Amino acid sequence: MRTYGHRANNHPNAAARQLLETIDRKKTNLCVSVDVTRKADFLAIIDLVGPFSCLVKTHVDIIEDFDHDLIEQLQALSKKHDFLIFEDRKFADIGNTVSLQYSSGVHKIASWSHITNAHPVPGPSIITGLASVGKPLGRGLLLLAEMSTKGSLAVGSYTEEAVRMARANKDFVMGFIAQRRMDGVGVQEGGNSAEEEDFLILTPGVGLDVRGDGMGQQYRTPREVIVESGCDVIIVGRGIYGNPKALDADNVRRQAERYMKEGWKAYLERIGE
Ligand code: BMP
Repeated sequence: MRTYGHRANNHPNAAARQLLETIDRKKTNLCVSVDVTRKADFLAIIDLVGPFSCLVKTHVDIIEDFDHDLIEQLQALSKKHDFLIFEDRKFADIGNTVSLQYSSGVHKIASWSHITNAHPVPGPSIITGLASVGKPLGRGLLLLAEMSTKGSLAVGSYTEEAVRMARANKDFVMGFIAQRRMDGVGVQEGGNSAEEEDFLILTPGVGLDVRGDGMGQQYRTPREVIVESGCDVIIVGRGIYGNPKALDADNVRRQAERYMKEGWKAYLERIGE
């Protein structure tokens, strides 16, 4: 299994290369998902977890006091702590609509988010629409090939089609939100092997202390995700910041460091070090 650094040197996709370089430089494969509704909490958590993260994942549409200053501060934190930004927008509409949702509106996601994601449900035109905005800016797209939730419909031939869509658009699609490596998935008999591809696998549904949240979320440990399933980045939300109504700064920092260490230990085990 190749190292993050080796993969960074050879990756054709600019956003993937940036993420792999950040992981290698900071020695962390942790992405923190900051799902809180107040700007002050959002920025405070990111300042605490930034040193331990390669990537910060946002849902800016849940923030009640969102404004342009939030984006400026987020960008400043991204520079201060050396992490990339991933707006988890989960686009799912026709090409024309997603291109507008990505570029315009209140949030103007493409102007500040290095990475975003989309459901493959509309077919390849969703990639065309998003690429028309994101590619000139050097952004990267993740397709949701699988989900972490109980009863997810993103399985079997749906997942295979998602991987085929990505293979046909490697210049913009950098990888997947998925629960396992996708090498060889959807490759037809006698077809080309997956040797030429290096999709990044970013995996939510990661927790060390609980196995679910009572709302369908399912958690696995960093070791299960990185070693057993061959994923590249662990995405952790509530396992790090706990209850946003009772934020405990020391504990947020401690948990971020704990997940970072577990994620990196699992990676070293995977590459045999
Ligand atoms: P938490 O670790 O608190 O369960 O948060 C997981 C985050 O990952 C949420 O922001 C959720 O929207 C996202 N997510 C997920 O949990 N499962 C998926 O399959 C895809 C996701 O984007």
